[in-house]
Amino acid sequence: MRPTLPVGKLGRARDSKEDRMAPNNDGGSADWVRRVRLIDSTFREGLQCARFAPGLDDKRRIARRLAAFGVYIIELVNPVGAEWARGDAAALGALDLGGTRLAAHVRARREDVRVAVDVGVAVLHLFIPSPDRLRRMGRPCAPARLVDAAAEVAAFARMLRADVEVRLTPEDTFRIAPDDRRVIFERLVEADAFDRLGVADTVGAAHPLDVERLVAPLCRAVRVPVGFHGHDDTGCAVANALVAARAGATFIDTSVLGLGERNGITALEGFVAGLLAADADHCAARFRLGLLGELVADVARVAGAPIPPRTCLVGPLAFTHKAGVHVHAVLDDPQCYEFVDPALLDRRRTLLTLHGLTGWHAVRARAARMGVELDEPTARALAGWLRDASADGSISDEGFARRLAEVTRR
Ligand code: HCA
Ligand code: CU
Repeated sequence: MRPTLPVGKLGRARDSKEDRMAPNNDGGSADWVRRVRLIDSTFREGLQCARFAPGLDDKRRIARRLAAFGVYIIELVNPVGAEWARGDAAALGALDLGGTRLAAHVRARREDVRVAVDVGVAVLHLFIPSPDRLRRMGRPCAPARLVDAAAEVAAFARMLRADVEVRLTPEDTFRIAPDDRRVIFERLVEADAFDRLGVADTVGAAHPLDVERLVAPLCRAVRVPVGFHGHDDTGCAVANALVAARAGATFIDTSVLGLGERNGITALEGFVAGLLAADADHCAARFRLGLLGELVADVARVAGAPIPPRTCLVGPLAFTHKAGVHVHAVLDDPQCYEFVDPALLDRRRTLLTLHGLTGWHAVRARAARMGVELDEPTARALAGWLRDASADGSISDEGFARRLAEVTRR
């Protein structure tokens, strides 16, 4: 069932910076790319990854990189939880992160909000539990009551600090019973207490079409910006975030390498790849793309493993071409097999030539780089030898150089 919202009960657009610059559903082709703002949750959702436990110095360094790259908000864990979490919020709050702000992910409770505001965090990401879950736990609560309680907490936050910005996300949004979900969103609109609304695919099982079906009408029905948070349990987190963004969502939760609970969430670098595919010029102007590789490498290092080879944009294989036909085409016209110029990311493409799928153009280009001009028959013969000789693996650089010297000596 679609969560339809009654038209006419629209939330008042709050007078925050995002509202003015980021209206929902502006409809244009790649306008959605301009609207989107990145929320990085590497220090909140990312910390829920079993393998990631950065120290404060790591966090300071990575926060600077995230800000320099151009993320809009860095989300932190609930400061109420531990002394280190309060220390982190204060220490990161003391950094000069330019326009990048810090948010705290907190329960919709007064004590959480008070501590977050006390440590200086002015953006609060509140969540409410799913009514289905409360029912299963034997603690049922009317969906409208959950929203009202959260609205009271938002009002309390504004009393503590007038310029606080509050997002509210119903946890596990996609699996909430449709009737309950409708009540929740209608009440959220009526309450008019939040600067943004979030939807969360908590178990990472939403189909991209379901994301479209939920997010598009929601964005049309509310005037405050909508956010999307999606897990990757079916491998759709980046796709779902892109669908949400195109359907009208403004704020997209990501983490570097997608680090997070279980399989993690939308990977920052994957989502940025999707933005680049839609509007490379805009992305090049808006993000410092050349810093992405170092950012991801830093987080990978702290997580104790190199960047996975196939990682979008910054993985070692992202611009590596192998098959003869591909290498030939790319030598001539890289756009044939690349949607983005690696130079934008301060990277270079790699053309693999010493393997069983090599073509003669690649062999000739490789020989030319070594200062040897080959005619077509010789290059073809050498490529044939190479394909056969590498049946059990690759030929070494030296092996190729030796053979090249032999054939050109004849
Ligand atoms: C959690 C669950 C959460 C919350 C998302 C949100 C999810 O770890 O608390 O508040 O936007 O996936 O639902 O990460
Ligand atoms: Cu999550």
